Amino acid sequence: MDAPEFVAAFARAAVNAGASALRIESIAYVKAVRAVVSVPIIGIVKRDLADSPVRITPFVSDAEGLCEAGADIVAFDATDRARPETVETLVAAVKRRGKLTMADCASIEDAERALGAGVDFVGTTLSGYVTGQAPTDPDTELVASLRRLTPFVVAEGRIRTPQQAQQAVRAGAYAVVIGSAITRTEHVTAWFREALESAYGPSPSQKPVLAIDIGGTKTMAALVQGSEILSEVSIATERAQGPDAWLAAARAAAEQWNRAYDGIGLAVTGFIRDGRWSAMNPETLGIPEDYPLVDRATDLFGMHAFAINDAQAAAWGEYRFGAGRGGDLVFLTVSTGVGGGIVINGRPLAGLAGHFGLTRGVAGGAPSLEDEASGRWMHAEAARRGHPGLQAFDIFKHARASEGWAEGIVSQSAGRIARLCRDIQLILDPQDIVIGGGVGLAEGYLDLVAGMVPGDGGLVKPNIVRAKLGGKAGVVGVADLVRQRTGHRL
Ligand code: ADP
Ligand code: BMX
Repeated sequence: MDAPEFVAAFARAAVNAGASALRIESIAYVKAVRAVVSVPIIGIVKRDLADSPVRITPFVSDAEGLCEAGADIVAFDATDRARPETVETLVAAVKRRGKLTMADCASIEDAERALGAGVDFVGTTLSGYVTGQAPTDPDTELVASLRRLTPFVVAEGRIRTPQQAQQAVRAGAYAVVIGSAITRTEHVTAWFREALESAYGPSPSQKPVLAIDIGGTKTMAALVQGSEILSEVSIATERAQGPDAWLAAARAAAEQWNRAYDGIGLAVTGFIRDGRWSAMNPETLGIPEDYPLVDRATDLFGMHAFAINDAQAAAWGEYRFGAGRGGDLVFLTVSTGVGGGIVINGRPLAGLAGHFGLTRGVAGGAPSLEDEASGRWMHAEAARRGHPGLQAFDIFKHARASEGWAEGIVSQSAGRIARLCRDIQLILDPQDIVIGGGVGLAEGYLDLVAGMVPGDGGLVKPNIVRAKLGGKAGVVGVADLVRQRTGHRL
């Protein structure tokens, strides 16, 4: 905020709200403020001198400059300390220019001397700053003491609340100066942060989170701290075995970490509501309807678990620590199925939101998008074209070897995802569309997608980028969500 336009804006805001005078630091800022307000200005110049502890308007030349810039009152340090110029010379210089003076005091003795030298106002500004550690409360007693010397007492210093300002008036203040509480956003924020931190209690533990990503093809378990993966294991999702076995396998994989975590996050393919898990598309993974995932995982691991859809978790991971740039973000995973997640206005959407693979497009009737673009579709389509038993990974190899049938499959999938990107842009206009998943991250796929987005005369131009966290976006994202919930912030 240390720039003339900010200081002038603060000044105008304060005057609009009823401030009857302003205290402004530096000749340049007094000039800038004088140009936009007509209320009285107390001007000061702050300097850090090598040979004197006096900081507030130590020199006559400063006092003169303030008068010329438009100050009505010039304030200066009036403490009894080594100083380059006397209070008397400062008072004389200001009075010669027809302006008033204010003595910033730390004690009643300072005020007595300053009044003897002819100052017009005495302030409590320097109380607490001359020796030792400054207190946090205002010095209302000094206000009362100074009031016995003169009616023209300005209460200033550490007045943070309207109640403290009222106390100053009751103690006899002629005027009250509020500084940091109005103009120093960084201080006000810190006061609130400290108060909130103590209200929240001890900050959430920094221990790692055990994050488990269960997809239609593979399951990844990872020990995640912040955005960092300390250790990870990938195993196949034994599709035929069912959720109890998938969880047991994840637990066995996590055994090696010896419970060096204190939170559990599950990012899973399929639909999550109230901690219960169902398949949207049982072809991607045959989850029985309404499986009590959170309860079962909590029992199995002996620790409260949190669950969210895999792609929704990955969207959050990319938003927080990956390709996200702070704007709205859509994440797409082209993997066994086609999943998605949306972060709007800094919030991850849950429930059904982002299930792009299940959308059917305006024509309706046709199969879902993932039934014509996913890794599972590639596998089935290769078989249909006479190449059975191949996974997407192999099909990409054949495509790179310029085999027409394989190139056709890859580019059909990419073309459909490109059209989806266009539709997403038209529906949500996100800053970025981030693509991940085994197929999405396969070499060359993203370039194909980006090159196939329909043109629309250049108006609809999605920014399609690769997932920076690669296949780890889901575990990183869900671990962060677990932490945020622990900290009561979601
Ligand atoms: P999940 O669906 O379990 O989250 P993945 O993101 O790895 O797991 O997606 C699995 C799909 O991605 C499968 O169809 C698999 O064949 C395909 N796939 C995995 N790795 C590659 C690769 N390097 N190149 C092309 N396809 C891949
Ligand atoms: C499916 C759907 C989504 C999931 C997406 C990607 C199921 C079981 N899954 O559209 O919930 O996000 O696949 O999942 O209905 P993946 O297994 O391909 O990573």
